[in-house]
Amino acid sequence: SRAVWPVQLIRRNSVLVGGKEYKTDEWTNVPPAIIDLVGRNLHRQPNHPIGIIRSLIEKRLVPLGFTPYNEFSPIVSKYKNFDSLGFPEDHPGRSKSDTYYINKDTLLRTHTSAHEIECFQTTKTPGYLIAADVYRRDTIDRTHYPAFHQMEGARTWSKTEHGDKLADAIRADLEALPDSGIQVEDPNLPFHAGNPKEPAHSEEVSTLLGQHLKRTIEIVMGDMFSAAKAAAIANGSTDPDLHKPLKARWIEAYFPWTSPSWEIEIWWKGEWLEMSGMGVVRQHVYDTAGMSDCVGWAFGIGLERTAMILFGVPDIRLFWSKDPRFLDQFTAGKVTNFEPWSKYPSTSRDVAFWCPEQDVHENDVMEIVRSRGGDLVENVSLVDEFVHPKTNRKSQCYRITYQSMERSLTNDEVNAIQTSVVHDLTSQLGIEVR
Ligand code: FA5
Ligand code: MG
Repeated sequence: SRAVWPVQLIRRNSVLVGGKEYKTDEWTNVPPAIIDLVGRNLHRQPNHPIGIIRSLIEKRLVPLGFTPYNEFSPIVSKYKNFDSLGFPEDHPGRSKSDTYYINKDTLLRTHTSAHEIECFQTTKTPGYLIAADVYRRDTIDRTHYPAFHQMEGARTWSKTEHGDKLADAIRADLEALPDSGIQVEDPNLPFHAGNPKEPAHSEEVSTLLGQHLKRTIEIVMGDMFSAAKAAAIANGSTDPDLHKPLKARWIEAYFPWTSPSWEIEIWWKGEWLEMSGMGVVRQHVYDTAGMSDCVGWAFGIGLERTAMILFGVPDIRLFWSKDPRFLDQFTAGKVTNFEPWSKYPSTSRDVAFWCPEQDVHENDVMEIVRSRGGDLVENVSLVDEFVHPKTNRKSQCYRITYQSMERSLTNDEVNAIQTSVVHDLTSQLGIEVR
C-alpha cells in the first residue's frame, strides 16, 4: 500500500526531530504530530502515572542489582531496533505501515529492546532497566496510542566468571530471591518444539534462567498489584478478590531474540490481563554484543496499559492530557484510584469507500484520521468489508468516533474534521468514496 506522506514533508529534504536535522527519503513517514510528542518524557515526571510506575519498578529491582537508564534518545538506527536483535527481513514490524521512519536507516524506536545490546555492554551490575517512550503506527482505540512507554529489564550471568559452576550460580541467585506472595497457576511450562530452549544452552541452565526470570516478574507484579489492591480498597471496592492472593499464569510467546519466550497474565477485576512479554536471551544477541560467554533473560512491560489497570485510567489518551483535572490526581510514590469526571458525549461518522487496486493498509487510514483529528478521536473501527462479486473491487467502511476528554465537541467542528479526513483518504490513498 502507499504510505501516508504528510504534505509538509513532501517538499522538504530534511526534518527536525528532537532538535536535530535529518535527511528525508522515500522511507520518511513520521508526521509532525508524532514529532511533537518526542521530548514529553512522561516516564521522567515523578507525579505522572507513567513516572510513578517506573519508580515503583525501580524501587523493587535496583536493590536486586539492576541499573536504571531513563535518558536514551528515541531516535535509533534501523540496525539497533531490528537487525541487531535478529528480526527476520520479512517481519511486519519493519514495514512502513507499522513503524515511523525518519529515513531508511533511522527511525523512532518501536521498543526499548533497541537498547538491549548497548546496555548489556555497558552495565556494570548484573542487570539493567530501561524506561523510554516508544512509537508505533497502530490502530486507534482506548488502549492503543502511537506513542507509549515501555520498561525493559534484563539480567546477565557470565560463564567466564562462574566456569562450570554457572548453573549453581543461577540457582543460588534464584534461591536468594524473596517470595512473590502471589499464586501462580503453572510456574514452569515445559519446553517443546514451538518454544524451544536456545540450542547453545543446556537444559538445566535454560530452566534455571526461566525460573529466575519468572520469579523476578512475579515479585514485580506482586508489588505493583498489592499497591493497586490497597488503592481499590481505600476507594471502597468490595471485590472479594482484593482480599485473596493475586493470581497469575504463564502463556507462551514468541520474540525473535528470546527463546523460550513467555507472557504473564494477571487475574484482575474478573479477567486475565496480559502484563509483560519476556524470555531467555538468545545466544546471537550476546554474540553481537561481543559477550559470547554470557547468558541471561529480558522482559518488557507496556507502562500505559499497566497504569490503566493499576490506577483505573479508562482511556490511554488521558496520559498525554495537560488538564489539571487529570494531572493533579497523582502523587509520586503512590498508587491511587483515578476519579473520572463525567464523560463528554461522543459522536460517530462513517466513511465507506472502494479501495484502490493496490489495496489500503488499515494503519494508513489510522494515520490520516490521527493527523486530522488528533486526540479528539476516541476510536476507529473497520465495521464493514466486502468484495464486489462482479467488479472484484473491495469496499471498506470505517466508523470514526469523536470524543474529547476535555470538552463537548460541536457538530460543525466534527463535520469539518470528517471532511478533511475524507479529502486526505481520497488524495493520499486513492480511495473512491461510495
Ligand atoms: C515488545 O515490545 C518486546 N520488546 C518486549 C520484550 C522485551 C520481549 C524483552 C522479550 C524481551 P510487544 O510488542 O508485545 O513486546 O509490546 C510490549 C507491550 O507494549 C504490550 O504488552 C503493550 O502493553 C504495549 N503496547 C504495544 N502497542 C501499544 C500501543 N499502540 N499503545 C500502548 N501500548 C502498547
Ligand atoms: Mg504483544
